Amino acid sequence: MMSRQTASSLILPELVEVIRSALHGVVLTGAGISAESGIPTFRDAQTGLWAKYSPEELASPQAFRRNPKLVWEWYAWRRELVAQAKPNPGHLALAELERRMPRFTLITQNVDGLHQRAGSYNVVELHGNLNRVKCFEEGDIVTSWPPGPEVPPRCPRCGGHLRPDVVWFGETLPPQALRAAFEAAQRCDLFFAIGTSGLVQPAASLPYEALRRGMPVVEINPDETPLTQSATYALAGPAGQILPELLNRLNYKNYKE
Ligand code: BV8
Repeated sequence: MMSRQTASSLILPELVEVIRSALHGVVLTGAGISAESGIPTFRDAQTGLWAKYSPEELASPQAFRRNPKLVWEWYAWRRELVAQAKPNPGHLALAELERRMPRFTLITQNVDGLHQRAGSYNVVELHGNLNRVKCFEEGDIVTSWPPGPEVPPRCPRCGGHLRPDVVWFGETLPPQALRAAFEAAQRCDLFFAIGTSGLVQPAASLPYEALRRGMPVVEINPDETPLTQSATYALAGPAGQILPELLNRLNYKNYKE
């Protein structure tokens, strides 16, 4: 557990001023923002039943075609994990930041919906959301299907397999979300990269859209990433402690976790 002092010592007065004067803040989050809610990140070794698989082996259309039951059950397990989880102080601090900044866009690679549960409104879900289900054949969202023993369940319209409404490796991102994300990164005057290893494209290119326009990029991550050397500010610690401390330093009067 990082001490408050340590979190605070990471935050330079100059950075507080940069954030306070920003007109359009953009945040890109990855699995790390949900780590303190107990949701394993992609870099964490998979646990238990899933220990023998890597996410890349399960999160693809090929994997689903090969073994739809296995992939469906992996997502059912993650959906249960997410349902039990709560937004952590990092999610809550970002929801407060959205209320405080003149303009604010939250772009997430996560599919757990925890930002929305924390109160964030303007959320761009680059990789979909595992709480939504769609037909593998038609691509349309399915909100209900007749109960039955078959796993995965079948589309009530066409009988195809149902799948989670997430973007798998090798699949293109939702065009509207992708466009919104790049437009925000190209218009912002402050960019945060929080809890992402910066390995997955095209999300990993977003911070560089701000950097190449000379805009400040703030990375919050306990570990080094390919972005760390280029970031304007690199705060090496957990988001669930650094973000609330950042909000306190901005002394938005009535901010409470
Ligand atoms: C695409 C949804 C066009 C599913 C995800 C070669 C062949 C084929 C494709 C490619 C290729 N080369 C590149 C590609 C493109 C590929 C890609 O990038 N591959 C990588 C692996 C090289 N991308 C795609 O396929 C994308 N589509 O490009 O379409 C195309 C099509 C075909 C061919 C070429 C191009 C689609 C990518 C989306 C995949 N879906 N998720 C699901 O969740 O099940 S990606 C998934 O992994 C996550 O969504 C996330 O984006 C990614 C993991 O990244 P992170 O979020 O960063 O998580 P990670 O665990 O890695 O890191 C966590 C970080 O948090 C760490 O740094 C850690 O230190 C930090 N941390 C830990 N605790 C904390 C913390 N930080 C702060 N606080 C803490 N407490």
